[in-house]
Amino acid sequence: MSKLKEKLYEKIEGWRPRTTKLLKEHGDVKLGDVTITQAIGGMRGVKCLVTDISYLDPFEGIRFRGFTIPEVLEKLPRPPGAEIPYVEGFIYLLLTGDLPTENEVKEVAEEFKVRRKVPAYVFDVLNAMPADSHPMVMFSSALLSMQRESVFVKQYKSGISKMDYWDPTYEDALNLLAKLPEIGAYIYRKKYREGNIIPSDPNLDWGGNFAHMMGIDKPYDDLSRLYFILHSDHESGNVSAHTGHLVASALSDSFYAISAMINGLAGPLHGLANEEVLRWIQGVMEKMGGKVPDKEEMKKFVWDTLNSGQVIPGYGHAVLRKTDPRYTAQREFCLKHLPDDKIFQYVSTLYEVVPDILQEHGKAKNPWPNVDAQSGVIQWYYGIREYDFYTVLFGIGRSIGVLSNIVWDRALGYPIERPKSLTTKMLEDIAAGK
Ligand code: CMX
Repeated sequence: MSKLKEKLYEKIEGWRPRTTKLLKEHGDVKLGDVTITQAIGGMRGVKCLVTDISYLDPFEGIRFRGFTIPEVLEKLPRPPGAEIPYVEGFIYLLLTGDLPTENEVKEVAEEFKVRRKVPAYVFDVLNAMPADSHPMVMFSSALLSMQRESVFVKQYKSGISKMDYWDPTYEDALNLLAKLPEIGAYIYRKKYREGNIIPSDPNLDWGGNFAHMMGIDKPYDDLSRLYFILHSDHESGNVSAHTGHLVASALSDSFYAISAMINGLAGPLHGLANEEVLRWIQGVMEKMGGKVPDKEEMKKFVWDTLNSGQVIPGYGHAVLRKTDPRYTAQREFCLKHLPDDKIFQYVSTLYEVVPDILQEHGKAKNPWPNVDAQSGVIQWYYGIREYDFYTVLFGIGRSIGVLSNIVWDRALGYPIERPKSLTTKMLEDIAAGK
């Protein structure tokens, strides 16, 4: 058994009695009531999911296993000469809840090396797809095509105990994680670089190898690490994380679950917003003949968009009520590496004008920028001009959190998800006090 798996097992054994006790002794304790607005309105704020991987405070933003983004970036081990920590160490943190040592990170990196070979048929599937397939469709299909590799399915069929489900789920999770950078980079190079594929380099770390296979020089390796860490998890109620959890709750294996969560991430109100931000900015750039608008000019573009009934992409959030710390972390990267970039200046000007306008507009509950307001700009700067691809990057990162959650779902024996529906007539009757 690998050290990571051993540590995970130890953590699972320690955690299980807490869940059992809560269920046995406090199962009837109320967490809240559900209103008609919540039932019709996408279950906003209904407290009915449990995860220990991350927690999203509306004002503070995300904490991964109790650590804020600046803490994660400061405390995790980094590759030699790098600014941003190993993704491998972050995966260790999400799975176990502990900060790894340098050696523990190296062991995870070694484990990924053993598991990283992508089956040849995955590339055949990708090569057979129409040239205009969206990269998210390619990504989801590639992941789903590997379902036949599932260790969970084999062991489930052989009749393992429910207590052991986490073990083959962990195997599937690590096998998938090890392959994601190569699949993502392959899609990019095949679709946008005339199929000029750069082979994986086994001597590089997860993020470094991704940058290498994308064919982009430093500091893109640091940006990749940062990007994957920031996008990994946002507790479990968002569409991608919830979809992964929901599908896995039927004991569908991680390949089914991760492909499904990618499909949810592909929506413009969720992961696709990073692409929409860039498209919106470029529309403004075209109208401005390339010049950076001053604040007054920018305000007009923002109002025009709102008055035409569209949302300002990259702003607002279902839970957050302040600037997303994932936005701030990327902004700091921009201030260090691309302060004079024209698109970054657009993003900065937007930051100065949009919150006030959204407040005046009076609809959005959160007028502040989210992660997507900043992320496409940096990718553009480093040469990824094909914004269709941005959500694949988000998906690679999000897989880290979703897979960690699924392993723990199986470890703690969470059941199949099945909330209750009511009819509109029933709501009307309840509202009338009948
Ligand atoms: N621009 C204009 N209007 C906005 C807005 C924005 N950025 N954000 C919210 N609103 C509007 C909503 O459309 C809604 O209008 P209606 O009442 O007419 O339907 C109203 O304000 C209330 O919405 P809310 O409760 O503040 O926000 P929701 O929880 O319903 O939705 C989100 C959250 C993110 C979908 C929404 O803010 C939005 O559409 N933002 C733009 C798209 C975006 O950036 N998405 C990425 C989010 C991060 C991620 O998951 O990747």
